[in-house]
Amino acid sequence: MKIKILTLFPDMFTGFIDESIIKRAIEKGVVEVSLIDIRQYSQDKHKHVDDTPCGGGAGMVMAVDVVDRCIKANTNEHSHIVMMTPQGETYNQKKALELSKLDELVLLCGHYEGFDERIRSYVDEEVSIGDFVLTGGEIAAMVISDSVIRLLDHAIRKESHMEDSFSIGLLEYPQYTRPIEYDGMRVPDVLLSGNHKNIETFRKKESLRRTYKKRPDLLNKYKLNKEEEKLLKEIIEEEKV
Ligand code: 6GU
Repeated sequence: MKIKILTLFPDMFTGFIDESIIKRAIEKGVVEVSLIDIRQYSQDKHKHVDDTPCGGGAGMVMAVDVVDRCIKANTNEHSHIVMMTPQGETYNQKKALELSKLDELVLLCGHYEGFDERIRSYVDEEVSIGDFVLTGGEIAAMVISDSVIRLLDHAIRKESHMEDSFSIGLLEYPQYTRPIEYDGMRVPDVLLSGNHKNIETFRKKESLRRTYKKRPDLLNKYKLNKEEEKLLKEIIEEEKV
């Protein structure tokens, strides 16, 4: 997969692409990440990329002609162009999975007070990462790239994301590693028992328990099977006391 990030601040991405899993995914050829500096597409001698808002008011607005030239020069009919904006549809794991199937994902990052409204006509969709305002789209583009890249084949072990929180609609079960006892807290005995059937049931039940306690909204959307219904009944009883 190719990810192209159109930004005024390409240096913000150095840590992101130079470390850890993302770095390894790039080295393995799982993904190619290109950073494109929107400012290169400015044609005036001061390399302006923004201007004051028509009608007046505070701040600066990103110019449509500069952004359009940048998009045209770096995309083709196979590109899927996403604009980073707090006005977009709220991002989630389902959208991450959808974007991870693309050949070429283009993330357009804004800065200043916003984009000239006409820029919207050059993008395929608008995405927000939550109900808060960032100074620019760069951090949001990293959030989206990170969550998409880890879903690509060979980026991480497949089983690692099949059990992710959200991908099956429930929060993930609790995990432990050695030491077996720390500061008076013990790893649950069942996880040390070697009984795979019991471990699986424990994990399913704790996954349901967490979702019930922390994100009941997810549980409302989740289709329980017979075993899960029984486990949830037990949890509701246990949590009453
Ligand atoms: Cl995608 N961009 C900006 N600037 N702010 C945001 C956002 C995106 N998502 C939430 N807040």
